[in-house]
Amino acid sequence: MTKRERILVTGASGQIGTVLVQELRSIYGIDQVIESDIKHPGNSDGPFVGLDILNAQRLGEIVDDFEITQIYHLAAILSASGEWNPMKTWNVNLNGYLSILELAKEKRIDKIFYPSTIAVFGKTTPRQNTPQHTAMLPETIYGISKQSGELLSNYYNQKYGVDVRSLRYPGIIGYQSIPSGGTTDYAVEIFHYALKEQKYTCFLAADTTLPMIYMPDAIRATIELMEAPSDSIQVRTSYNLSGVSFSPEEIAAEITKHIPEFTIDYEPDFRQKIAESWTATIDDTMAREQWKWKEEYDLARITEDMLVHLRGIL
Ligand code: NAD
Ligand code: AKB
Repeated sequence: MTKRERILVTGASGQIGTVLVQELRSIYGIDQVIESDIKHPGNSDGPFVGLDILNAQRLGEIVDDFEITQIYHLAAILSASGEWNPMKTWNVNLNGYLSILELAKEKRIDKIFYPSTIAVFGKTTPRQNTPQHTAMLPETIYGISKQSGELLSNYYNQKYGVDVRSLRYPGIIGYQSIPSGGTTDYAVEIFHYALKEQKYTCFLAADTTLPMIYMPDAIRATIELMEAPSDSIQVRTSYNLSGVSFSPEEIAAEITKHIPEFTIDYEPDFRQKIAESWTATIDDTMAREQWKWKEEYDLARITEDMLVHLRGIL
């Protein structure tokens, strides 16, 4: 059954957007979900509009022309790329988001999804079982911009009643694309190299444990959060969300169970420092209690599923 929503997805051509759009279209109908990005998606099966999120006037026109009711705001510059151009990253990640919050304040849209990230944490944050409400001193411009976005979400909700919902995504693992610009990207790249070359040089050190989540769990969490009754959503900054935590040596060991000849070596680069400033495991009790979140994929299941799908693609 289709619902009478009209959804705009910004940053729709990226790693999450290409999968999220398909899922939203299966729920709401192809023409009800409008993709937008500065780059064209490879193989879109529905409406796409070119949109630089910094063009607030064009954003407003699209919202009015398509009678948009919800925005999933994915457009952003990620942690590693962000360090090459901090001013642009701040501008895209924060000012782009402000235009959307303003549209919601003017009641031109009903609901917003804002993806935050484990990059909002820093070295003052407890590394294990990171609490929902905790010390945060992010060290990347990406983390700073996303944490500021969380605070703006809460502000617009408290002051203007904007229905904004948000998740602090861990690193997302999926077979649908090879991510770029992030610090957790190694956990996808490793599968491609394992299948094509049976070896991988990792840009993080062997024991760097980070929180991760499999794409189907991330997409399901997003839609479950957006469909939860408004009064169950107690956190309007962003919810901690946990899937699975592992290090490069642990995922390599899991891959070796399927590809015994696979080998890994380690050449940590500037992304090691970023990873070390993040946390290792996440306490997402509030998401579990308030809108009944539960992940389905552990490391063994992720590895098996990634290899099955990539064997069919590569
Ligand atoms: P991605 O880099 O794959 O996609 C981002 C998209 O935004 C790209 O298609 C890019 O073209 C677009 N974009 C960049 N600048 C733009 C602009 N000025 N105007 C319009 N579009 C622009 O990123 P992703 O992995 O798909 O992430 C989507 C969202 O989820 C981001 O907000 C990111 O911070 C968040 N997130 C992702 C992860 C992850 O592991 N993938 C983890 C935590 C949070
Ligand atoms: C990145 O590594 O920048 C992203 C993220 C965890 O936000 N994958």
